[in-house]
Amino acid sequence: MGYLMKKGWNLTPLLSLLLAFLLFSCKEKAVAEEPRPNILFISIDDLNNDLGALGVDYVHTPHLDHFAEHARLFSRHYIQVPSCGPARAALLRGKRPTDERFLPNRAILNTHEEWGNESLPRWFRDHGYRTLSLGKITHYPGGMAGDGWAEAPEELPGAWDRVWVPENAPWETPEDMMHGYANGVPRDRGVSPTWEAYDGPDTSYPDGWVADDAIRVLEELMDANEPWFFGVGFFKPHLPFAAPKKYFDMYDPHDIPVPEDTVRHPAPSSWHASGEMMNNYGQHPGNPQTDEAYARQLRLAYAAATTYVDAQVGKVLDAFVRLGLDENTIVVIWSDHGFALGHQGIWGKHSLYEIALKSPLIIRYPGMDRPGEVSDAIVEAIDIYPTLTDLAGISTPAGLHGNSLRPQLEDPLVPSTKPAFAFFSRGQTSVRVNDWRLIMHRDDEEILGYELFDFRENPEGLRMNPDEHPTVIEELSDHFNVLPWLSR
Ligand SMILES: [Ca+2]
Repeated sequence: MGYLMKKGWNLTPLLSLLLAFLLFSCKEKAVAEEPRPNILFISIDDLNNDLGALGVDYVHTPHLDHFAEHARLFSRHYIQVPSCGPARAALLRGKRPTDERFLPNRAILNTHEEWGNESLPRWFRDHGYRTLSLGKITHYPGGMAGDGWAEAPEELPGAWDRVWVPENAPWETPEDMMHGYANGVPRDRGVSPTWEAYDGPDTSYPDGWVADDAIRVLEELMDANEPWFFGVGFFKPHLPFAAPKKYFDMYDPHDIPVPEDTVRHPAPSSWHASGEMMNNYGQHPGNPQTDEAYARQLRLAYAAATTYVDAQVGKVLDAFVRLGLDENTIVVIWSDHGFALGHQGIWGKHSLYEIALKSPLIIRYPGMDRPGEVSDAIVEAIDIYPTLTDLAGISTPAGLHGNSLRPQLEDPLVPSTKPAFAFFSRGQTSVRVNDWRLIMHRDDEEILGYELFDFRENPEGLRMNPDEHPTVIEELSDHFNVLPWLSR
């Protein structure tokens, strides 16, 4: 510097430039070094809202309940399509179905080329995250479409740094694992039973393997140099309702309630004939609609499978806390839709009733206020994407259909910001607002009919005669105007 000054050079512009450069570098460096939060996204398959934390006392979910005490549990979270593949498509795309191609189980596989780099995991990957998917996050376990390990097309290419199912588990293919019976036995479609209780360890069934693998990966991620997005996808309580016997032993059939109107009376709904349960599985001792003992057995088995997956989630969360990862990680626990156990005369999902559309959503981030308080706001699975970008401090792609849930996370009393929509087919759509659910049946020409449920005095919803509530129907059906593809 002295030498330059002796030469009598005018250093002011040079110094200013240098100073500006140094300041800019420091600022960039500071931003770059600010650690982004990691994301642990735990998906559970076909779990309805039968949680102790939501006041359901006959199902044991101690680990989910414990987590909810440290998080925000949403009591009215709704998915967009009551089936595995399209529900996950809406979540990962951050959008409601925009045409019929987003309704079947192959929705992701068939449309992903249009998503560009805007799937939830790809977006985080492009923002510096390592993205991992274990088990069932997209529709196909391990992210590979088709029934086999090899030569299957990748379901969501470019989204994950690693996507896999537990490699040394005894089931031969990911599909075998998805509907797995004990110790590697695959489902024999139409023949295998609806439930199974094998007297063995948690690894008798696939979710025990998923939990063990998830814990191993969390241990590795402790040393990660970049933030990570880790999707852990469990398979239960999806059919078959299979779990180690010790989880069945926690239940007494006499404690399992069977609603009067679901079993003793003919089905009030003609939506479907519970085909997934009655046709994909066999050895039914009777029709659960009329056979009360079988109805109790199925409900007990679903509860046992729920308690089993609850225990696997608990193992992962225990390890997560033990490793200190909770200090800088956002955790989301989500189920892709609910499941009717006789409600509305249905044993299964695949309907637009409350029981199929409502599922657990629990979110925690470090330092959150008022953990343990439940939000009763109406929220949708499409809200998860913008919530995660918001909490992680990265940009959000334009055109997502959901809203960040940060307001409800910061204050559980913040109300809903929009209705929840759900889709079954182009002609069957539903809207849920605070007090009502309306289901609309239509074809290309006209409205064929409505189903209306009133939640003002009954949280399960009371079926009402639409003809007696013309003003409510008019107000609710106006909401469908925001869905232009339905009326084209
Ligand atoms: Ca599912």
